[in-house]
Amino acid sequence: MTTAPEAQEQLAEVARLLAQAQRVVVLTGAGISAESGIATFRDARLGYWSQFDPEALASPEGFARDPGLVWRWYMERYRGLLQAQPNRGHQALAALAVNTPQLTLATQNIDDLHERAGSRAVLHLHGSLNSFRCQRCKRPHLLTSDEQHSVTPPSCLTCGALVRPGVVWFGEMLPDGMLQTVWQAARACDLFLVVGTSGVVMPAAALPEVARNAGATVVEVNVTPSEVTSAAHHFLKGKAGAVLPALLELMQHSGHN
Ligand code: BV8
Ligand code: ZN
Repeated sequence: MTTAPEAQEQLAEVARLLAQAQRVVVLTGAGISAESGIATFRDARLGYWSQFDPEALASPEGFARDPGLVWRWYMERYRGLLQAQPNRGHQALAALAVNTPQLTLATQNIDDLHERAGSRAVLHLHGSLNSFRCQRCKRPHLLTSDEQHSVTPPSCLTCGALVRPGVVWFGEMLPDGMLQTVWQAARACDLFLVVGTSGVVMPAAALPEVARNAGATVVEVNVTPSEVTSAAHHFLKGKAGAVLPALLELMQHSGHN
């Protein structure tokens, strides 16, 4: 990764802070999965789905209005995920956890690329595209392969209501206890690393500020400034798949672990 001297300086400084940190919280967004070929939420406006506003599709109202359309959108993303592989950014975060006494990884993403890269106990603030449930009786639903290609959502085997993806839609609460857990971790950490998010969606996007106000050092990795850049002490401009491995490399060389 060729970077200007001052960027190299900043990278070394952040690597030093990371190597010393006892308690680290990492918050990732769609940007960390972009290099795995998963369209980010903002890019999702490209292509066929660009005619739809993701916030309209990713909502209970959108699903009620046109369950087939929303189902097809999620099934296209689900099938895309089956083809995707974790990238070096996901892998670097899994390696970071091994070298950090206490690391909390929270993601806004509904993909399972962190888990497939080896990360454990991933906090999915906005749910997961690998879980489905009945929208009425909440019964978990195991997706069959032909349901991945069906143009309408399946019906619950118990009560007959529609099956929905196990994700948090706009206007819905985050999973019970999840917000408290990650909020407390943000308030207690030495270093808060935010990677690949536009920092638009609340309450997740408030976390870097919460960490900073509680005394943590905030580091952002993004290809362009975002809504959370103002809360960051260090902004490392670049792709997650390049910056995160470079940080791990410097940490290993600094012999701190
Ligand atoms: C709730 C799951 C309340 C579904 C998602 C007005 C003002 C303030 C708030 C609101 C408001 N109106 C409504 C709200 C609340 C709303 C909200 O925040 N709206 C926003 C739009 C203003 N929030 C909610 O509704 C939340 N719930 O508030 O409940 C409540 C209270 C009481 C009672 C009942 C309810 C729930 C929000 C969860 C929505 N679900 N996802 C699905 O995925 O289909 S949100 C979805 O978009 C993602 O999960 C993510 O969280 C969010 C943003 O996506 P990002 O991950 O940031 O991706 P994005 O594309 O935006 O950006 C990518 C970034 O990566 C960019 O910065 C880019 O530069 C960078 N990048 C690209 N490539 C790379 C890279 N970086 C590094 N390397 C690269 N290679
Ligand atoms: Zn049911």
